[in-house]
Amino acid sequence: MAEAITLEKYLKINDKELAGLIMRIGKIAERISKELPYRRGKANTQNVFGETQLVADKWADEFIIKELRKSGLVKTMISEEQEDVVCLNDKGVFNVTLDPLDGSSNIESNNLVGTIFGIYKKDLPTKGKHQIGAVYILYGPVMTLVYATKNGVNEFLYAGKEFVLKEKNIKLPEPGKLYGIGGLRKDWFPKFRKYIKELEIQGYKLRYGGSFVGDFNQVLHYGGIFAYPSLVGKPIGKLRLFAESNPMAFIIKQAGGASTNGKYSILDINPESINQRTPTYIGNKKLINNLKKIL
Ligand code: AHM
Ligand code: MG
Repeated sequence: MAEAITLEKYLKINDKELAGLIMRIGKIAERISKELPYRRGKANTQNVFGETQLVADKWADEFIIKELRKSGLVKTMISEEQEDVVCLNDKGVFNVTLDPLDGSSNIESNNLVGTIFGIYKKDLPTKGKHQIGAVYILYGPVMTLVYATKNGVNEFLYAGKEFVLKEKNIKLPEPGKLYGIGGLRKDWFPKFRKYIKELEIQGYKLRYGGSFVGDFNQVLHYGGIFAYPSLVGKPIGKLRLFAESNPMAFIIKQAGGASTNGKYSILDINPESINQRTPTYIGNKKLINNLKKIL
């Protein structure tokens, strides 16, 4: 059997510039997955979005900030759990966005959760198209780390003591098979409801788990569309531009797919606030182009 390619080795050959940061992120993920059984229940606090924080949300946020500060690699950070831009190290070369525990309401039911990073050299806030990389970790039956740069999208799985390459240069399968949509169906706008109905008639299967990382990961592997759409009474949807939508929009683009906020690519949204939300539609290019025409 061929020797497994470790994350460290792969980065050194293919994405040297980000090697130090992504290796750190891998170590952070290892620790988070070990702590999840013990960091349970609600914290008596709310985040800037008015959501009740869980012990795990707060712990992961503080832990990641501490570790990235120690690394000396990161200048500033925007986190879903922080109100303002956090300054980490003046000498840092990267600026990072963070969703420390995405889908954390799944913790109670032991469903999928993840961590999302967007990586920039430009100062934040800026457009998502200026990302130089993005990473997510999926704490699933097996922990996986997916990272993308302009060189492609690569997936690693945690095997015992380190991340090893599972698949390199991932491209979205054509045609896609799945769809997963957040929010209540009764609140979807009629045009969007009709679009989804047509996908169902074409044989697209519903896969929705309530964790962006988990649901996105399904689309990356089987093709299709994920959306947290504009809703009646909540036109900006739910997902956070910096912490959630931009990194995934970057990854899907490198995998040959596309994203939109209903009008144009998520990566082209001009940010007005670091905590802004955006309707998010992500998936195979053809599906996103058709959707844009309909919306
Ligand atoms: P979180 O980061 O606070 O967990 O919120 C984001 C999550 C996404 O992972 C997921 O797509 C969405 O919220 C699910 O929301 P809903 O429960 O409304 O379907
Ligand atoms: Mg989230």
